[in-house]
Amino acid sequence: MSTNTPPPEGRTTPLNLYPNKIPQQSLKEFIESGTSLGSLCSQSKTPVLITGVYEVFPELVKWTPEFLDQKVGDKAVQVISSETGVFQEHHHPLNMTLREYSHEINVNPSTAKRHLYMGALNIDHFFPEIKADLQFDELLPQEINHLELWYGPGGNTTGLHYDAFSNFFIQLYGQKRWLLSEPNSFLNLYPRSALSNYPKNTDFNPLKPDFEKYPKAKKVQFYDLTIQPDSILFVPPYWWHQVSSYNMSISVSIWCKTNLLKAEWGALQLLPTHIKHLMRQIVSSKRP
Ligand SMILES: O=C(O)CCC(=O)C(=O)O
Repeated sequence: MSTNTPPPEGRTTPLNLYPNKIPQQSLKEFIESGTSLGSLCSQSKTPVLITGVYEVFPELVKWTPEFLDQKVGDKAVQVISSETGVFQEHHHPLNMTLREYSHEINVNPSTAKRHLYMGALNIDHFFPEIKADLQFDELLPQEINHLELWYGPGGNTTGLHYDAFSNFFIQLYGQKRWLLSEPNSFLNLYPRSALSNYPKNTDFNPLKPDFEKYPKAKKVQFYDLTIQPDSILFVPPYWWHQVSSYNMSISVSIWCKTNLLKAEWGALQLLPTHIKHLMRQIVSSKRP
């Protein structure tokens, strides 16, 4: 793990960092101590960096762009595009095959016409045939919600947001920089409206902070860590995070369901979204 490395998109103002580092433990130690990884989902309120994953699952080293091209290159995928390289929204995806996408992102970024990202693709839906190659999910209990694949070039950034589930984020290829801030930063991070399509996002960018527009964000502290293949970052629900790829990168998120009614601002903010969702379910169940 390294900290304070320059981000892909350059930094204008030093980040306000937490004084401590994220706790870290090797996967082997976890297994030997008899601690269930699933218990992290319900119990851990802070992120944990799980290291030494290849020691337990040496076959995970095979996850490369070539492996994806060979195994699922012909599959249809959905890709999002951005003018800036910062990705905030997942609507209007482009359709192409994984091989076409791989080809386009391997073009020299300085001549590329657009920034593309195959982010958060549901593995069960798009590539059920690679699920068995993941192995790590065998250590997790049934309450796993779903698995998502992230495959993209260096320079891509997923904008600052939080999620309502716990996330085991497995880094399989390349390096990514994670900036994380605790759920209580909610009041200082200017989340979008609870009624918007993306209530979990903010337009504040900690790597290019506009403190005139977002003055309260000056108070927010971040963890700043670079994750390498061979490690898994456990992220509890409602933790804010922004993720930037240093280079070509493959990662998988394994989401665990958590209690949605946690006493967090993020949970309160999502109530309108859950109500909308519930209403849609009721309406569709009543349709003949
Ligand atoms: O890897 C990325 O670009 C974003 C990951 C992320 O935001 C997540 O897993 O919640």
